[in-house]
Amino acid sequence: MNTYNETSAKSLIDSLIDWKYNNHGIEKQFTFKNFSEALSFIVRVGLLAEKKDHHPEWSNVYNKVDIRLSTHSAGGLTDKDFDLAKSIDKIA
Ligand code: H2B
Repeated sequence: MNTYNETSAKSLIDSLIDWKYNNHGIEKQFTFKNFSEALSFIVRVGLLAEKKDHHPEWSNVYNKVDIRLSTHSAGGLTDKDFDLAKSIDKIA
């Protein structure tokens, strides 16, 4: 599996919307109208993550969802993270 560091990931990160590199992963905060919209997003992303067998680290406070993606088994960023990030942006 291809792993990326901050430098080699740069162009892939730039192809995404608002995802930022941090500590061997990529992170983004999503803001919704209210908790119900945030929860619906969480459920849809969760079902997709389970289908892909690639799972986000995340937290939710009311209308905000913070997501961090990294590939634990590879100890860093891989194509799986960029693939999931693209799908998450489509759902959002
Ligand atoms: N998600 C993420 N983000 N990284 C992993 O390495 C990973 C995962 N591994 N989801 C998968 C599940 C593995 O633990 C299971 C057993 O397939």
